Amino acid sequence: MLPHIRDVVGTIPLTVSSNGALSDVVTLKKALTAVAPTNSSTSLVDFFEIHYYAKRPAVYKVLTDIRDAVAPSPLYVGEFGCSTSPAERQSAHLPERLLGEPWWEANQDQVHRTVEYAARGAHLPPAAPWIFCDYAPNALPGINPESRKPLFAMGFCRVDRSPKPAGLTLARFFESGAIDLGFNNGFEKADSSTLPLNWSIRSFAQAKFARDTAVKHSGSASVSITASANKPVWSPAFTISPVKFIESGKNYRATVWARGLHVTGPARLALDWFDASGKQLISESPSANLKQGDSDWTQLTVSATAPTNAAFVEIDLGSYNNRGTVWFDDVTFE
Ligand SMILES: [Ca+2]
Repeated sequence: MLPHIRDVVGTIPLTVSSNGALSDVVTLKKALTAVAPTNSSTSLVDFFEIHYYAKRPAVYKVLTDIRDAVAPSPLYVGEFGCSTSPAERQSAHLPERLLGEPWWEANQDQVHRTVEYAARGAHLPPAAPWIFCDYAPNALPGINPESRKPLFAMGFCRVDRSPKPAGLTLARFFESGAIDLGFNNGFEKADSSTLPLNWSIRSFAQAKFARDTAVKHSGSASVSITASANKPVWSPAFTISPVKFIESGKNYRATVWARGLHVTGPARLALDWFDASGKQLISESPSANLKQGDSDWTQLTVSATAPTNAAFVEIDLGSYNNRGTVWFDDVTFE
């Protein structure tokens, strides 16, 4: 059909949309090459276009792999988005039931900044966000909003058209090109619950997690982990993937200020590396442990090289086998 469409549309740009899976794009390119007219200077499509809705923050590796696979054709991210519905399970790490609307909106905002920053890093045009505003409950005839809650909350504005944080981010980005690389580094922004915005919690049942406004290295709050269990498969931790993407073979450095009270077990900062499928690569890259017993604010540092096939990293503020409390504040990643 494509050769016929090409004849009909003339010089109007033509493409075929694909999901964000490299293997599907490669298959599409092979199929297009097989049916392309020989000895013709005209390609069947003028550019490739993907719709990116993956949950894992591996977007930079995905975009650069697909960009290289379709070259010399241009690549556009024609759609990407993230729901703010709590029914959207983003990660097995999260205690979803405890998170309120501000957390989900901050999460959507971070996804938007991560995708736009990655697209720019991959030298692609700006990615196109989907969709302007949430759907009203009766907006999609035949679709029950109760059964499709995430679909109805994909907007970067709410139903009343007021901007969510992602809407403000997009306005700034398209006006000035600015992208905030912050991720609530100082735990100053909180959900309606006692948990910090943006951060996920791993092994939530294996320790007591809190945002603490009585103890802080700077600003008005820190986070704490108290009474953490003997090491489960994944030690209890606050985790986050920074907006800034990583590249295999490059060196990265993270720091955090930590303080302990009656600390009896390991408490440290680590970088956990993952491939594009979400599989963890090598063991974590940890900092030194915070000293046992009581300690004043101490800066922990880890510097490590992203391993082969690394697609994203998690900053891991963790503690295990620790009857006491450790506080963390003011995280950096570069
Ligand atoms: Ca703080």
